Amino acid sequence: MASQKAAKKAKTLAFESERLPRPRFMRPALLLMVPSEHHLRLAAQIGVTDIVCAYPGSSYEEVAALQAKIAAFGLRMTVIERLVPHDKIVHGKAGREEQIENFKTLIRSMGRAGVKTLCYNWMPADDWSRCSVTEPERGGALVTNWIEGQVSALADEEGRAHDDGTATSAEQLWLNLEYFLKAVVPVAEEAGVELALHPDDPPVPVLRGKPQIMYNVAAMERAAQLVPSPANGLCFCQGTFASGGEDVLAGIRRVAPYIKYVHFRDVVGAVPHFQECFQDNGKTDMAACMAAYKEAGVRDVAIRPDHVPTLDGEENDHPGYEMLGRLWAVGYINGMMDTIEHGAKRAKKEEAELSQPGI
Ligand SMILES: [Mn+2]
Repeated sequence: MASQKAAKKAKTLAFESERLPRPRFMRPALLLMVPSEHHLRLAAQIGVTDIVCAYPGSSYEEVAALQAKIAAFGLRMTVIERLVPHDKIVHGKAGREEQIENFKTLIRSMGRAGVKTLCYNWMPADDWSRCSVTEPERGGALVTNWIEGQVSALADEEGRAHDDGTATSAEQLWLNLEYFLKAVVPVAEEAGVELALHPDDPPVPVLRGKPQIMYNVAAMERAAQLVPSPANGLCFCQGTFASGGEDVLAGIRRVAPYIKYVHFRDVVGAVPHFQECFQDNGKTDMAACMAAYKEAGVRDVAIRPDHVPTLDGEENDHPGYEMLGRLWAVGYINGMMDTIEHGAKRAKKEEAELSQPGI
């Protein structure tokens, strides 16, 4: 009797442990800069399949060790994003060849360790900027804002460690980008890795006296066409284009063939003053955007929530990247993908039924 009970319990447990996330047309992802076991467990539980990590170093050993840690939770690291040293490449300064070599080493290591996508940016100061990190959103949740002319107040400064104040002309930034792409795209092709360029955030032509070039969809398209290759792609950061006042939906359709990675985020307002928000509380028709990815053939790429509000009880030590809002956002993203996918199946079924003779 007791053993029967134990067998029944064991069977139930085995069944539970085999529950896997359902496949979706894009792969739900979370950025875990340095993933803790707790956060990896949460990611697996909420239906995330892909983990995005910050630069762990460029050697195969460093990349593979991180992949192994993540794989132990039934997840995969498929994207590396943020903090890859590139200031000398962007500004064309002495030492850029060493940084390009480091990129090549990283790309080869990623290929070997099964990390498909390398997200990079061309921001002169290396990472995103905001003015306030304590603006009130729904129910008193905290979000960031940006107002032209005000100073940066973002606590997350690690990305700007390499910024020595150099201002490079827009023309030279384009030449440096082309030089970089010509060097690394062939290596990416060979390694089976895709590059995904993130736009400049905030998307303005000059930030704190420094020219920027990657501030709209047209510039992103030009970058993708500079060195044509399936390995030369884009990260479509919806929130950035929304804060630039662009038609996000039209942008998705325009550069769809180059989209290798999606940041799903929205804002209210636009340059010169915008504020972040919950994904369901902004100005963009997010459902239409999600449908547009599917219709335009953007499939099997990682999609992550990007910045989220800081919720009650959280410290706001990492504005945009506290955990509760991201757990909520993954549910929103997965629900939206399911609605679109099942809706399409339902429509097809209904159409087939209607076309049957005699009905
Ligand atoms: Mn982004």
